[in-house]
Amino acid sequence: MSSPETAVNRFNRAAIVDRNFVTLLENRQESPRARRDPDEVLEEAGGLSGNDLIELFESQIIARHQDLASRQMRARGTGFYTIGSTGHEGNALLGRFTRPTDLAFLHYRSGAFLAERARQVPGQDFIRDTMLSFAASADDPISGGRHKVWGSVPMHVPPQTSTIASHLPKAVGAALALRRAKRLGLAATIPDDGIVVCSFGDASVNHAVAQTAFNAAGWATHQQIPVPLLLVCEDNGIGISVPSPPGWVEASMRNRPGILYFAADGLDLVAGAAVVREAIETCRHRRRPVFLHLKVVRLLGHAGSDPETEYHTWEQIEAAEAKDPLLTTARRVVDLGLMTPAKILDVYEAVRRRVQEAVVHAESAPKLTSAARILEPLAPCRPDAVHAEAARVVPREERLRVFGEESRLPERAAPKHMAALINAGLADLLIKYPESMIFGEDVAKKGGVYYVTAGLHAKFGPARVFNTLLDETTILGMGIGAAHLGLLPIPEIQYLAYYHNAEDQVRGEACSLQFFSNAQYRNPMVLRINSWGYQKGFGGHFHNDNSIAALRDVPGLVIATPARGDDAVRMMRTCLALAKVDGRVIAFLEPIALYMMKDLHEEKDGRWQFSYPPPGEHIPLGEGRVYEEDARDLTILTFANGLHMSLRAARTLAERHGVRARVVDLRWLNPLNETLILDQAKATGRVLVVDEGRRTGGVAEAILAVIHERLGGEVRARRLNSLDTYIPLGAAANLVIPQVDDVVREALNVAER
Ligand SMILES: Cc1ncc(C[n+]2csc(CCOP(=O)(O)OP(=O)(O)O)c2C)c(N)n1
Ligand SMILES: [Mg+2]
Repeated sequence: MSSPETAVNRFNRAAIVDRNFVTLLENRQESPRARRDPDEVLEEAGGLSGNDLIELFESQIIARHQDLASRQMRARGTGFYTIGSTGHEGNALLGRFTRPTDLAFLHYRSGAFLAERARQVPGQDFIRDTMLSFAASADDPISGGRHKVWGSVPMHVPPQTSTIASHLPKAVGAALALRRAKRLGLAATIPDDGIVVCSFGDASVNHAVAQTAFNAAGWATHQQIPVPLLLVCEDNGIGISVPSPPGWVEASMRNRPGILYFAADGLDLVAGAAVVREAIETCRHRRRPVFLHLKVVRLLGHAGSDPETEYHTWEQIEAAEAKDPLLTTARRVVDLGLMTPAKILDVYEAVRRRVQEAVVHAESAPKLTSAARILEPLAPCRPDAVHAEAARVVPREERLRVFGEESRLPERAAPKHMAALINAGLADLLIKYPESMIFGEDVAKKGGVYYVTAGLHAKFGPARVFNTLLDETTILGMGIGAAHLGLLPIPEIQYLAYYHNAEDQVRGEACSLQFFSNAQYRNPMVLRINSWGYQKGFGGHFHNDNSIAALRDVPGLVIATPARGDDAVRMMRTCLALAKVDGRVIAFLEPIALYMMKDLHEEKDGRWQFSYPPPGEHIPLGEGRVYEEDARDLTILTFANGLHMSLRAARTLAERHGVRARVVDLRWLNPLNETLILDQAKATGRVLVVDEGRRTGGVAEAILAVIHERLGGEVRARRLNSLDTYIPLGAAANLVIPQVDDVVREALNVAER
């Protein structure tokens, strides 16, 4: 392969790019200049010394040989990932000029960046680690063989999924959280003048999620809030097969409010160095978002499997290959008198050998061989530690400082409705967790649309309770990014319907992080969402959303939904403990219709108001509550509004029909407590699931499946769901969501009365 005479299949561009490099050097004359002292600073290279340039070159060569190896491994069936960094090796400059402590959320073409960063962090074996990840070996130090991701704890690089642009909102969130963490007095995870680096491709600039991140960064800067965020667009002019319109990235980004624009040559280290350095230093010292537009070229197609000849001519492919940044660095290094062509070839071949040795090692390294091992980091669960954490109470004085005198502690007050109890519960959690913060739309002065967070802004100040801009993707990204800096986010999404337009931040990002980092990174979060229907005809679909399908299938996500205020407080304490101890992400679905509910059976009976549970009391994950436990005729399994309805239905069933129903509030919808479900089903042999979620995608499907699988014909089980429709305004709403009468009717059916 290294000989120019060797005939190379012209479809094998990897071999051709490899050969081009070797040929260039075999034919290159030594520089007529005297040899330069490598310690000398090269004014023309932004202050890099000759030695710096030689090291950067080696990082580029490492990235190149890794890409070449990935394709050989794939051909042998031992490697499973071929998206490469070839042509993007100019990003080595970023690895050089950023600090290894600058948190970096990286594009998938970051081989040279990381090779360069690895040089600055003791104990790294970057080549071995990369080969292990190509081979999906369980020894891959970042993902444990779950995916090829760029990531490393010692290098401060959390792994990214391959969803285009979805890492940008959390990069904004992390940049914003730097100052907040400091204001809250948290131990710094990165130095005070640290920055957050985030890279992505040119086509990705157009993605809604990227646009929203640019907007959020500008929105904060517009208010003089520091946003030390380096946004690096590695512009190779194409996204898979679709060219970016020439000039579009610059036209779109040059004049964004709040964002400073820099354009650098990413094909030539010498030409690009000064601007890259300046962009980074500007970001670091001015604490402003910087958009660094790095011009690169994509070689070897989008990935190994990409038939580039379908959309590029041979001439276009060759023209791109002529711009190979490694050829440019080689010419520079020779012309500057830093290395002879022969020396460069020695280095090139030595790196090839190192990579090949790492390939041999990786190919025989252990793989993931059990489902249990794969799942291990997905939903960590240490119930004893969670229990201890949820039970932990803070010294009384800390509470008195916030609530005032003893008599004003919430547990001393008369029973209250859910909104008031959650409000006090949140205050106690803000006291207990000084690193926690509540944020979302309208949560600050207004106290949320339902006043659940009323007064918290005044009590805890704007560093702990604050409004965000109106964008759910940004809200969730802020939570994820803040958690990376040790904060404990409690974001609020105003209505379940509006979770859906940002759900990828939970599905693709928050819940995937422990999985893809083998539990080395975590972004704990308790996400409060105003949820469910029964708004007495007001609000229509968007304020009565009852679709939880998109939550139920997110791996590892905990779903909690209380039906009464005291439960809400106790459950929320467990949720914070789950986040704190196990790094979990929790969706806490608060039933809007029950926020202000005071009564159960009759007007003014006050039976849906409850006393505030003293700190430390909590409800363990999965624990339900059984009402009317001595009832033997049937079991109603339900939650949230369904509990309130079912208790009323149970009274009618008993009084008018002589049917005694026990009613089970599941409280936790994911994971489901199968033991509870089965025990309660067996207790009566007849089950009605009252699920205000939709017939398709609601939780009843899963409950019936569990009962059917495990108890088969032993139990007669039916379900009552909302219909598969959007919810209309007015009284018509009640035609599509279960009512008390429906519960009674279906219960009688199941009971065969
Ligand atoms: C949200 C999303 N949509 C589609 C894809 C499939 N996809 C992967 S890479 C890519 C093109 C990205 O182009 P660009 O941002 O320019 O990066 P490049 O690969 O050129 O470096 C697409 C469409 C994806 N990963 N994520
Ligand atoms: Mg591109």
